[in-house]
Amino acid sequence: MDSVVSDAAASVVGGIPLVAGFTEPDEDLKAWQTDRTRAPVATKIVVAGGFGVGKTTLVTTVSEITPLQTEALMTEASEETDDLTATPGKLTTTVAMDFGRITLDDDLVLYLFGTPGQQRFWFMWDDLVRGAIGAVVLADTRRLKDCFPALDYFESCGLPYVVAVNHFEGSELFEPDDVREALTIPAHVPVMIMDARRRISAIETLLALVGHALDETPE
Ligand SMILES: Nc1nc2c(ncn2[C@@H]2O[C@H](COP(=O)(O)OP(=O)(O)OP(=O)(O)O)[C@@H](O)[C@H]2O)c(=O)[nH]1
Ligand SMILES: [Mg+2]
Repeated sequence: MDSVVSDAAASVVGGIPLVAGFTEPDEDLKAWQTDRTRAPVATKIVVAGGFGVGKTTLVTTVSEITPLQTEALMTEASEETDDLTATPGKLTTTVAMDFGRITLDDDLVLYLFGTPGQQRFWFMWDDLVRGAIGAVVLADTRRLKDCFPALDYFESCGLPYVVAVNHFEGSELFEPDDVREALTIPAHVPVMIMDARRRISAIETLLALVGHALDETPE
């Protein structure tokens, strides 16, 4: 019989190909993919913060898959509630959530869920944070008070969080300790200055959160 299946079966004995042209079974796999002792760990992380602070930007910057976005065009109807002074180029807003994925250290998979920033969508937060190991609270030093609701939310539900200042060029650059003091962030909570548009910077923030969440989680 000339079927592909029987040909292939006949030419492999004990996993070793006998016919030239066959690829090694594990040739294209990385070491971590063949190491049976290391199963990937999947975790959920929430990216929160005030309106237009860069949540969608962060998820999009780091995601290794095409991120899911739920952006809707902003119209004149939101003029009175949504302040665009700090982000004049912003045309859309998240109306449900952002979703992306990034694999760190080969076997730590982070599923990123970006929250909507507008107050009228906050009713979704309880569902979005369910099962998360921690949250990144993004802040913009020109409108620090916008991140208070997110800080209050994570403080009250006990979810570990880090504060990441998304530094917009043209705005004053503050030291993390100044931001900590202004927001009265407890000493054990990491505060960092980052740029949501730079992948390395955003990944450093996520690593800080994972480390912090591990520190906070009882053995
Ligand atoms: N200059 C500068 N612009 C940024 C930065 N991060 C985001 N932006 C811009 O700021 C705007 C807001 O970004 P988004 O990522 O949509 O903000 P968001 O927090 O998801 O907004 P909502 O979902 O509407 O609350 C966009 O126009 C971005 O291009 C930054 O670090 N520097
Ligand atoms: Mg958004």
